[in-house]
Amino acid sequence: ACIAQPDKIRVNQVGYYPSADKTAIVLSVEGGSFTLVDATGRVQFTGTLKEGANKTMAGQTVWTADFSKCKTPGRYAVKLSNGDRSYFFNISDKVYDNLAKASIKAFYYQRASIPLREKYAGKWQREEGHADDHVLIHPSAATVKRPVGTVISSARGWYDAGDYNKYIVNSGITMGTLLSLYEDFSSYMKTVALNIPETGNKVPDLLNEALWNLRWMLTMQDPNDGGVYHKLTNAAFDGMIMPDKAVKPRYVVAKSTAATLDFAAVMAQSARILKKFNTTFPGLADSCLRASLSAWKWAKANPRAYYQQNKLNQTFEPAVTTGEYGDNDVSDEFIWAAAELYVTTKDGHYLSELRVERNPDIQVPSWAQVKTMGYYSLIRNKASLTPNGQAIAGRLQTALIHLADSLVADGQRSAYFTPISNSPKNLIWGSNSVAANQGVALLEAYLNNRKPSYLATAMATLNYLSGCNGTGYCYVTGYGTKSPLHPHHRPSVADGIVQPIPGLLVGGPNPGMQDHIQLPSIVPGEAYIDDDRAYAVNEIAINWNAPLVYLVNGINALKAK
Ligand code: G3I
Ligand code: 9MR
Repeated sequence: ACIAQPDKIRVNQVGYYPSADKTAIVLSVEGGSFTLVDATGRVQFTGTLKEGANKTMAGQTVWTADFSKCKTPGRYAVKLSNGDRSYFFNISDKVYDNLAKASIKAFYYQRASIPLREKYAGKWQREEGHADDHVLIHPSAATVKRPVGTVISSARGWYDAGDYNKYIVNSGITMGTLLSLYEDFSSYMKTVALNIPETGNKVPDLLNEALWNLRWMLTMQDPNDGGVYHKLTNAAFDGMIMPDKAVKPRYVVAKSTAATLDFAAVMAQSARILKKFNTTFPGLADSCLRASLSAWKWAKANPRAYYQQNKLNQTFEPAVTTGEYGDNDVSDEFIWAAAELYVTTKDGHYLSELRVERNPDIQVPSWAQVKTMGYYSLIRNKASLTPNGQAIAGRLQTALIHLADSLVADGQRSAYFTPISNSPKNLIWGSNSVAANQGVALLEAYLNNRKPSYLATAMATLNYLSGCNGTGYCYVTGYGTKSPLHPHHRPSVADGIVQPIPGLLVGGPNPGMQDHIQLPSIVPGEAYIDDDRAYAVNEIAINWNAPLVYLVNGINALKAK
């Protein structure tokens, strides 16, 4: 009997646009021909394997099967002359429509303080978790006006990840990424409906979903001084239980400079976007701007309030052992907040706070490195800026193009044609978000000069995340054929439903084993296991989903034209 070996042929398991470059990566053969077969086994295309110029991180030679010339919509698999066959995938103009929506809908499933009704959540309906209307001021956050014993309401928001805490730092880059998608592709995003409770209210659903978290973020600011609490959290992580069963006391903990600046950036960006929805949300844009301005002021007065959990636990009780999101360099957070405040207000004071170098260095952003979020906004809004701002945005454009060129070159040097696969340094905790954010950077650059290689390399990162990678997994739950079934995600583990909640991007390969779960391989690009205990490779997180949302929706918007 002939056993198909889908793992030996890495394809984008979701599929390809008819007009796009289409390649599969073939492991362990000696060349020869390949075919595309349809579901009945009929041959629809024939090609010749080409020896790849680059080896994998494991040092393996690969072959590429290029079927770009097959432009006929349909369902296909790649088949080799030895009988090996890949998973089936689609070629279609609509191939990413469902994934694009599901990646945003995933945020709905992360909502705190609301029951998920069957009408919207299907079989993943669940009870409300965390009303968060009775949140305690942790001693680390106490002030004269809000002493220990004060109770505040801090409802809504998204759970950060596989855990049920809500962290401002991580919400910051997440919101910035989603709001940037809206600013870059607003006409497309107006057409995307998600079947969430707000659908039909004349506000694009991407913004409806983002507002669930925005309204929570607003409650994290101390109205008495403008400072923003670092996080809203239990003292310790819960077990793997459903949200409504997780009822331990919740605290807001220590105001921090990083959280306050990320908040200021998000509120400034929200203010300019929500101005156009003033009839639906009267006064909200103004509230966001006011919140941003007072946060900025607090950060200027408290520029070194770093969140250091170990130190905090030496002084205060109860000890807090949940996610830290610690960052002892907030120069990039200052840049992001100043940039958003300047773009929204056009006030030259914030421009002078920007301090962009003569040859600025643009990096792919992450939760701890956010200056590029501000640079994207300056570039995107260049036409509306004052002359000095335009000059700076011009320098930043050059730097962004430079970054995109180097990502394209990295992609060409890697076996999977994607920049992440070029260097083991990329394969850190949450590496899939590194790949997605590289794709976002390429799209942000593409919007400036429409260079085809930028879009093609962004699509290669989507291929990577969808199965064309060192493990052969499609890293998004519910999509592709071989995708994670056991993410470190409390609702997905505890709900008794076999399929995990869909549309979630897992962290991905990371040889660090910080969770002490033995991995089948520690080759950086292969260091992954679909095990719900393995939080260093198989957790999900809002800041990892957000760049996936941008990448797949941005590509779909560009292709839909
Ligand atoms: O940046 C360095 C890199 O220079 C170095 O080569 C590499 C070697 O391991 O490490 C890199 O730093 C890693 C960093 O993530 C990268 O962002 C750290 O080792 C790693 O420990 C750190 O992990 C963070 C993790 O929390 C532990 O603090 C993740 O970024 C962060 O996404 C994750 O966030 C958690 C929250 O705390 C709690 N909620 C879930 C969430 C997702 O797992
Ligand atoms: O579930 C937690 C996850 O969200 C975090 O990313 C991770 C690292 O901080 O910690 C997880 O919680 C584990 C804890 O650190 C150690 N005991 C087991 C917990 C659940 O697996």
